[in-house]
Amino acid sequence: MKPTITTFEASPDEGRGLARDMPVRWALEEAGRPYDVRLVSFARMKQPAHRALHPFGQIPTYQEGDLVLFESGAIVLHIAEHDAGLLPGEANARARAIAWMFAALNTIEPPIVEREQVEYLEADRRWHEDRLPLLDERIRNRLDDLSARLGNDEWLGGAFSAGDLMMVAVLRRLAGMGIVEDYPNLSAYVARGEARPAYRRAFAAQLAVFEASRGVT
Ligand code: GTB
Repeated sequence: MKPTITTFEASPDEGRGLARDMPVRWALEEAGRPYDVRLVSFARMKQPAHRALHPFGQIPTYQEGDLVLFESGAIVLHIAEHDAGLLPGEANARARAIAWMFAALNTIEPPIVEREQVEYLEADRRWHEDRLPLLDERIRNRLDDLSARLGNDEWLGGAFSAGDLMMVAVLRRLAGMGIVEDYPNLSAYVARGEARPAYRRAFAAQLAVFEASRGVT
């Protein structure tokens, strides 16, 4: 059955593919699965009809027949469970790929999101100037270890997996901050993810939504 996902009607990331529908779109493209998109405004996200799909009134959501999912990681895992290109069949390799998904969302991403919040939402707070370098250091500590583990490998667990998809999606949030750029192997890793045809289709699809919201044809 063709799933329907929800995404921003006009994404605040201005089509840079940083909102969390992007990993979901990317996973669907990797799996070769067509999907429908329902656009929602910030106001609509908070209405009861959307909250019935997403308890926190956010995007993305995923509907497939009777199944309603929220949380981008859970959605990507669900898609990946039916696609050998995203999760290997061999039990241990599969478990390791899932561990990398959790590492992306639970170990690498938290200081990145915290830094974004301090930078954009707390710029007027007195702790702003002190906190940013602390968070940069926390991010760098994580990237030191991730970079050491990746080494010269192409992907984290051998073949490309949903673990790499989530990790690349998370690392992309650092673009232009002058942090990930200091790690040549991680920058090349992100570039490899972005060069995948499935990624490019997903990126183009979300950009088209943003451009339409701006009246660009
Ligand atoms: N843990 C959830 C998941 O992974 O699905 C988090 C979902 C989430 O944060 N959704 C955001 C949302 O709906 C959009 S993606 N926000 C509206 C609200 O909470 O009212 C987060 C996001 C937003 C904008 C940018 N950006 O502009 O760069 C990047 C990421």
